[in-house]
Amino acid sequence: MNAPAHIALSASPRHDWTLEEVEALFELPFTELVFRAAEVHRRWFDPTELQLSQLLSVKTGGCPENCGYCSQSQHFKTATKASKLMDADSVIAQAAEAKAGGAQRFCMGAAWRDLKDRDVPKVAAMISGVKALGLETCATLGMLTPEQARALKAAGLDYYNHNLDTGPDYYDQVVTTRTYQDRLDTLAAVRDAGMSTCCGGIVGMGETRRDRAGLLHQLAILPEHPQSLPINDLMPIPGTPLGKSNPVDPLEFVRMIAVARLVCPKSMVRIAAGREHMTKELQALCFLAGANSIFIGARLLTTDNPGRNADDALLADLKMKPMAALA
Ligand code: SAM
Ligand code: DTB
Ligand code: SF4
Repeated sequence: MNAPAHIALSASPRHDWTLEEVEALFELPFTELVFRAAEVHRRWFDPTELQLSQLLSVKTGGCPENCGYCSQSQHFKTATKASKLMDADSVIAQAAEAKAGGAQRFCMGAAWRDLKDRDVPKVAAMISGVKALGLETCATLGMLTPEQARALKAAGLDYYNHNLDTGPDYYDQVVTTRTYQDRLDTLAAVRDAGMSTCCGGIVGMGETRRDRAGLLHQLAILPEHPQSLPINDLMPIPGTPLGKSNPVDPLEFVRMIAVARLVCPKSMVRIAAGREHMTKELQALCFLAGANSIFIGARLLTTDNPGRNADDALLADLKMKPMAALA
């Protein structure tokens, strides 16, 4: 399968990608794919700059959903202990530490199927407190109604993370307690409330390349491309159905990043979960292929992340720097 030269070289972002076009990009020779992605990356971004986000699990475990990769689902016996929603002051204190450690955006995650109206005031207090520190705010709290999305926006929420996780044909192999359409509906509520979306997925769950193309195709045909596009490399969690998945080939991960950059050229493409088991060479290849965002800090939600010393060294080695002006 050959990708005609015009694919990916149009001047502005396209929303009319076909699945076949996205698959054809995956099939390009590796060096050609990475070169094209690097070229597009430079049109929209300074390729030496990285956007730095930090996560905090504000409500851990006990989740009624059955996402087959997740340590926090109550359907599986994992080592993660459930805890109640944190109080706003503790969250804000952690956000201040994250800021001092170099974070530009603070993302609050809760192991919920959907946001309950009774929790909106508590979450709103966290958001406004974090925003007041001068950080960008992000939250990932499960499904939202349009009214809830508007309430979070009013509290000062900049981004809402809600992932499609995988391509539509593989989705039912991973989660059955909520549909692909449910996820698309939440993303629409977020956009309609005037917030930016953070939306991506996971590789390494036993999916095919066509499924990976299927995920990126879905993102590419959204009415607005997600402003942030996280690509997670599965953190295998013992006790979950996907805990023994075969790791994805590192070069396939780079291809995923490169195709994401080509089909959503203006998005911040993030190497999200999985850097803990990536070499610095692999991360450097990802940055060459268009990744320009990472999670910093020693923890993601319930799993480990490289942490400050390793990331300071990585940025210094690569002569990369935190992104200058954030929108
Ligand atoms: N409960 C909310 C939801 O799922 O909508 C928000 C938190 S959930 C943990 C956020 C995302 O993290 C998931 O959609 C998934 O893409 C990613 N994720 C969760 N566990 C992961 C794992 N073990 N490895 C890689 N990514 C993971
Ligand atoms: C995203 O795409 N990845 C983050 C964030 N959005 C919420 C979560 C990664 C979680 C990795 C597994 C864990 O730490 O539990
Ligand atoms: Fe629950 Fe989110 Fe984990 Fe799914 S990914 S089980 S919704 S915490």
